[in-house]
Amino acid sequence: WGASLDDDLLLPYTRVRARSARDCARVRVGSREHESWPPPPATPGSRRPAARTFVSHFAGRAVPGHLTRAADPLRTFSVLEPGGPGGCASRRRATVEETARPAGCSVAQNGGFFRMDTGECLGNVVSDARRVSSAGGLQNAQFGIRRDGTLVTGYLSEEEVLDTENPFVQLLSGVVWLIRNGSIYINESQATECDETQETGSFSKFINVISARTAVGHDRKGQLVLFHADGQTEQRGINLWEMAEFLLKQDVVNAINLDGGGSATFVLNGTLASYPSDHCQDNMWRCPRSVSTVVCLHEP
Ligand code: M6P
Repeated sequence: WGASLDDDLLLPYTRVRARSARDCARVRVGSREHESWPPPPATPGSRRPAARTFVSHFAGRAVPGHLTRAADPLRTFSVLEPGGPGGCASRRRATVEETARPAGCSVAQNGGFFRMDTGECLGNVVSDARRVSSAGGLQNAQFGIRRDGTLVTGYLSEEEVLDTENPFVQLLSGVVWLIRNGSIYINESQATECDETQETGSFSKFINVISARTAVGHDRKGQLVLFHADGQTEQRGINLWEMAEFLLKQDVVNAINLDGGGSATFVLNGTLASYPSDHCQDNMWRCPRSVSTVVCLHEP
């Protein structure tokens, strides 16, 4: 989903509003509500990311998607601004293919949430060591990589995001910390993330509705993991519990939920390789949505 004010009226269950500071808790300085995973030992040579296709059954529904693992995330994973550097500042929106092709991504997916009406990148965005968007410490699930390769998942105060000793080189924000240290963390996310005070009902629908979904995280070997499942809100796809359980079975230790619904897109070697749910201008066809940030796997 992107987020838009119109969605508030039309699609209350898909809404992830841009929240103003007064609605939402900020992460306290030094609260350490995140997990840090040490960088994996350096492996000689580079292995290409392994993208695998699945058609799995979730409560009897067959759902297609992709699971991708990449060794050496520090050198092969980037958060990209829409349409290239400067995309967040100019509130650009671009398809994942448009962003991924010039960047040479072998695998790319849509990344963080954004405002559908303005194109604004929401949350923290650090792209190849450039900090281009700020969450202002709002309590939403984050995933990032520090300069020394440490993988960080969870809630970060503004001070932690701005750390200069071992700064983030990649960072993006999701909504719902799916898996924390090997356990599903959805209930805790629902209770504490930036949504709960006024939006409990809709936050619950956001979690429980079946739809297209995407996630990012890492496994026990320290490999970066990208997940994508096709779907259509309320008709096809999976809910966040089903995604978290799938990821747990794949040895994922920490993961966050990224934008889904009509935004969910999987691109392989610059070409669309998923079935987006968004309609084209001609309702007969489905088109990949112009989204905001992209998660990209590339050559070291
Ligand atoms: C809009 C259009 C549709 C899309 C729907 C739901 O109405 O863009 O094509 O299917 O939104 O989108 P989402 O699942 O992202 O909320």
